[in-house]
Amino acid sequence: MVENKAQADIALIGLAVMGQNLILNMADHGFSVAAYNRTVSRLDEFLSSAAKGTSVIGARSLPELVAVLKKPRRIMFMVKAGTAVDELIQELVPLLEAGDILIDGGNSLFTDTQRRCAELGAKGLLYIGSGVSGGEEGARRGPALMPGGDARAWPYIKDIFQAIAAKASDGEPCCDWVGQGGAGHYVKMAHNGIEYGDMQIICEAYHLMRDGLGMSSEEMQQTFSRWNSGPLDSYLIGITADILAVKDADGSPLVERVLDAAGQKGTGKWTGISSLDLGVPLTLISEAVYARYLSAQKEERLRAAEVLKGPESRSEAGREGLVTDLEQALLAAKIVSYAQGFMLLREAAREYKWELDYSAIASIWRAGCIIRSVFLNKIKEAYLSNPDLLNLFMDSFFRETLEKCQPAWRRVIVAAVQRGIPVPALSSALSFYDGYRCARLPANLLQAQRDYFGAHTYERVDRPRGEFFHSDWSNKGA
Ligand code: NBP
Repeated sequence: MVENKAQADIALIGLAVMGQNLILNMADHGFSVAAYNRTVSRLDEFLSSAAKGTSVIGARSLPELVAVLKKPRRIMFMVKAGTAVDELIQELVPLLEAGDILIDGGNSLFTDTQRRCAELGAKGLLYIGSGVSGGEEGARRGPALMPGGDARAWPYIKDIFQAIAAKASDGEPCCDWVGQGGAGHYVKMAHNGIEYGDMQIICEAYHLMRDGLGMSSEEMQQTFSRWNSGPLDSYLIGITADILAVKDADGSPLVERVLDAAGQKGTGKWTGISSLDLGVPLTLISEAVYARYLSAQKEERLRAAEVLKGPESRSEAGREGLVTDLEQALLAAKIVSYAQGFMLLREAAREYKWELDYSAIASIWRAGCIIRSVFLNKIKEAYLSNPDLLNLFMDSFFRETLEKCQPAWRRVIVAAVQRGIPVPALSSALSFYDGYRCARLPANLLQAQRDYFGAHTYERVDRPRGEFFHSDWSNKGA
């Protein structure tokens, strides 16, 4: 029973794992939260378990929920992305009034958020699409939050969002306004793409150590732990060390019993699609998505493994040196991945007319989220000292690190290729680096081929850009 009207600071709809934990986090920070879930039994369960003894207010219908909110109403939802969000909005809109604020904290596709923002804006409602990262634990103890949408709503949610967000080592909240329309969800999508890349390069290092160098899980566990106190210090390296330490009932490493067929929820794919739409060479993240697809073709791979031959994969020659090299290869590939990720953000900002603050984005990602790492402090500093930085490679710290790491990085790729161990992300990152620093790529030949078969024309190196030529290539260039 709701006795006092208009007492809640914010409503949260969707009591699955993320919603419940965000509510408890908000309540911990002194906010009065009203909770609602489509399936009411879930609300009852929540109120009698995790939320028992807290100030959380349960609402059993949307009108009841709306009635307990202070104005302007702030309503956040953590429901399944896609049609569920549209259905919920449709039900809510007739209950709201101009100036009320709707916040979608799910992993919605940014174009959906752009559309919802415009449609609801026309009705006088303020719409926010916010990236929420850090999974269940982040939601409970402090996530990284990436809100974007109608900027007029920001002053009304800023206090709550910055209070519940993770805090970086300097105390800054990992939450800041990202930009208009779908900018918040776009930045979250890019975050997830980078997460795909980080995970893939770690998996490639593990593959090379396990199958190429014959290392035991204990040895790999120690290696990842050691790396986690150096420049690779990050959540994902840390959990990899934890995973390698876990034993199955018979004492053997549990990770080796896990089926090697990766799942995905689509945000990496969206990042790849967006890079193709915007013409950004996001090679590492795209390779990471494809690597998951290849892994999922388990039955086909099993058949192929019986007939397709390669070199002997295991060779322990130079093992110690290669493990040292791997750390540098991972660092270099990580720089490429983030450089590409920020290239994508820059192009998206241009295309969708967002004013993205790259330093602030790196700052948000420093804690609470899955890609948190010490490395992000350096990206934050790079964009802070030069907001117009053309590419992370051009920042002196990253340029010098790449210079230092590249001999080791090349040795790792050679070792993997010689052993027939796939390293699509580590190697495509190196190819990108070599391509990016190449003043003359072979695209001259490509343009000639296009002109040969399709009269697509070409520009000349000895004439100004914008002048186009066509030659009769089949007739010896006449
Ligand atoms: P789910 O993505 O599993 O969604 C379940 C929730 O959506 C339930 O509360 C369900 O209500 C509700 N829902 C559905 Br399904 N259809 C609905 C509709 N038409 N109207 C109202 N509610 C509806 O929950 P989650 O894993 O907590 O994730 C929530 C959001 O946060 C998702 O967008 C997810 O991608 C994103 N996210 C998740 C994580 C994570 O680690 N899980 C991390 C970051 C972001 P019901 O109980 O009545 O079925």
